[in-house]
Amino acid sequence: MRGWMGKFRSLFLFSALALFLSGCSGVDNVSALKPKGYSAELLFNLMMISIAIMLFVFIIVMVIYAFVLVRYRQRKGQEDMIPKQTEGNKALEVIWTVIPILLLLVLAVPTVQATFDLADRSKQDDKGTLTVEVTGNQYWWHFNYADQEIATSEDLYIPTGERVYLNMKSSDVIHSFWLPSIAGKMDTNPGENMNTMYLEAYDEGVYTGHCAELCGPSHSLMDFRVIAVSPEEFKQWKEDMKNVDPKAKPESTSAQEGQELFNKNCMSCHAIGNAAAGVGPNLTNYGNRTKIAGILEPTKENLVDWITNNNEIKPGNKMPMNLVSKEEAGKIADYLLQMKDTEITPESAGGSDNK
Ligand code: HEC
Ligand SMILES: [Cu+2]
Repeated sequence: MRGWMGKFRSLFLFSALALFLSGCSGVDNVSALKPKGYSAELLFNLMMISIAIMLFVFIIVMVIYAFVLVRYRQRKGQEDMIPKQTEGNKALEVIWTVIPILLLLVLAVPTVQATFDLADRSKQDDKGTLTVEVTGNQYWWHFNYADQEIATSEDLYIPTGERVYLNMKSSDVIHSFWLPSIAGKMDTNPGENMNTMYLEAYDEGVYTGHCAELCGPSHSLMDFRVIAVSPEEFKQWKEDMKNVDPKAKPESTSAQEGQELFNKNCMSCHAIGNAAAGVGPNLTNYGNRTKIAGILEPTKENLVDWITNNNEIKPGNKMPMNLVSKEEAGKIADYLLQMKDTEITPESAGGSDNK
């Protein structure tokens, strides 16, 4: 009994793990197996073609294998029997050379087509197309809508049904921008070597992405979200972002004090409005963020925690801790969280917890 259990224990564990992991695929908007955008669909179809070909070959080989095992097994009383030997059958040789060539062609043609399609930039410079500069940083993503004078971080807003081109680089080490349900994956490199890709989301929604290149101790916390809204809403969002006045007085006194504290302690690295930020993210309309620093739920408590304790949350990140007291951080949080667009929110695009 023990031996039996021992033998199967790893199998049990493995099945349990597989069940557990397959639970992840129930989560929407973060799976390459549930494509919600043009590139992701292209990649998904390629995957399906290769799996179909693989299955086809596997089944045929298995059928022949089983047939041979049964048909030519050693039988009682015929121990010395040797079946008829065949060597150099021309027809067979041709068949098993031609079939793999055909299969490879079936695989290669769409793959090469898709490769060129995914790299297609012929329309990037057309009038009206949107290009976003993406910069990977340890451990956050900067999104600059260059010709729009809008910058943000972690939450990238795009219009649905349109190609949005990304010009991608890194400010430090190599990162990789991976958005499984909308597009594939693209490295961001330091230096002059700029990579590009495009996003085309079919439906409104909040889509989660990850950094897919080990970049330091907090690599696994380098998440981001792409928020696809209708083209009209996107236009509105742009206007709203542009019209944020960093000097506007918030309503509550706590937020007003927070604003002063923020301007004094944080502006050297951060920015509100279209001013260029320093080494930190632009925090315009921070109250709309789906997460804090890409990972924490956007509550006041978490924001205070981030401001006073961020190196415990994201080890090795470049924001200093203890710039302000906990009490002051509370006021700053009040200021940052009240600054929001009430019309175009992640919720209006389909909720914020489609992790
Ligand atoms: C020395 C530069 C620097 C200073 C000063 C600084 N920060 Fe930061 N801040 C950063 C960097 C870099 C990040 C990105 C951290 C990461 O996610 O890896 C960041 C991230 C943040 C975030 C999360 C941004 C997001 O996209 O969710 C908030 C909020 C924030 N800082 C608030 C503050 C506040 C409030 C202060 C002042 C008390 C402050 N910061 C001072 C550099 C700075
Ligand atoms: Cu990374």
